[in-house]
Amino acid sequence: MNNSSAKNSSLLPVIIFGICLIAVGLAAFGPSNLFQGADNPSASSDAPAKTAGKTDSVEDTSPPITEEPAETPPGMVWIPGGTFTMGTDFFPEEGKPNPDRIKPDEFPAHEVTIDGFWMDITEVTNAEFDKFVEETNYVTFAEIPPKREDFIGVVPDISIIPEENLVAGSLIFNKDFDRENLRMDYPSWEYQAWKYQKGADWRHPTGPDSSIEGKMDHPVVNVVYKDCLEYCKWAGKRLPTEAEWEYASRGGKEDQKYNWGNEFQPDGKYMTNSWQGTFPMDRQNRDGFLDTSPVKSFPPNGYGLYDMSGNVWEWVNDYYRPDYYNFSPKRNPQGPTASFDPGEPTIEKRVTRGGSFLCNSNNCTGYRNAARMRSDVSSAAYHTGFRCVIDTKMVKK
Ligand SMILES: [Ca+2]
Ligand SMILES: [Ca+2]
Repeated sequence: MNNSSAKNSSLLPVIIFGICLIAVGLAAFGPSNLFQGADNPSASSDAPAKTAGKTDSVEDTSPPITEEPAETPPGMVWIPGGTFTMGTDFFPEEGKPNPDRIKPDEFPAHEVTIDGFWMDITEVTNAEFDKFVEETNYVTFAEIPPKREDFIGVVPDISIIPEENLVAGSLIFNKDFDRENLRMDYPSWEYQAWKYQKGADWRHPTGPDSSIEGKMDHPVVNVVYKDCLEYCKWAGKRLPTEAEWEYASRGGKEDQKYNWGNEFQPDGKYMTNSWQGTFPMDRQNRDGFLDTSPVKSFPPNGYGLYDMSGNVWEWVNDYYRPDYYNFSPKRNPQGPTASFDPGEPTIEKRVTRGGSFLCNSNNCTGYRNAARMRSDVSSAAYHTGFRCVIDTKMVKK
């Protein structure tokens, strides 16, 4: 296992987050977007020159790969290549209603051409991740305690960090959040319903007293970006790009809000594992699952993919920039060359997609095809997992 060096810079926000909750209080520190539960509607306001993340390359104008070039790998489905409209042009003017919580980073709608690839039919499950760990002895990021030296330059005096805060853990929904003092009138207010939980990791989704027993067919959670890379590599796969993910999510349908259509509940039926009731105080269970659900609990999309919408957020490979769609290449975009989130410009962020069991219309609407989110690459959270892809260059013909 070789991820200890990555802790020096990238784990800090998570641990500081935990420390702040314990030592100085969430509001006093006020990070804006450490995890996907937070929204930042003003994210594109002060980005640096938009060419900063541009990838220079000659655009490939040949027809996309549509024919499946080899046998379908187990547990995957072939996504035939094609051209689609990524993102959205619908962003309400200031002061106008925005019931879908569409954000400026989804703008503008633009044409993208994707070569065909195979994608995991489901999110990576606990059973699959367990096999990976069994074979490789891999230790995930959330299982490794941070060191005091990791905080040099971040806090004025590292000696003030209580020893008991230097513990491994992950971000989870805090069922015991302060209901009396909950405020929902400022950006990223969702933090009030989260906490850094010591001992939460992939085997213990909500802390040391929890387990994945009986949940082997649920998506693995509490994994960071690098954990996903290592798993996909072991499996002979890779993480999808953001464009591949959205193309696959749309399931061959153009211009639909959700991967099944434009109506959230067609004929009253729940099509995705999300949150019902007003987040976070009213937690209803009308879709049958308060937390993660077994994969394949809801109908597949047009390509036969399950839970692209909801259940858990899914890491993709792209760095996050809110303005990327203004200059992304048309053919197989790979994401910007560097991360930039105006709310937290020094934190390296990657894109996450699809929303989770904590999303609803007053919190986030990540279950929409076009919805984008970002996360600190070292923020493990109990509503975030992933799935992998294989492209045609990765198989022997
Ligand atoms: Ca649910
Ligand atoms: Ca999902």
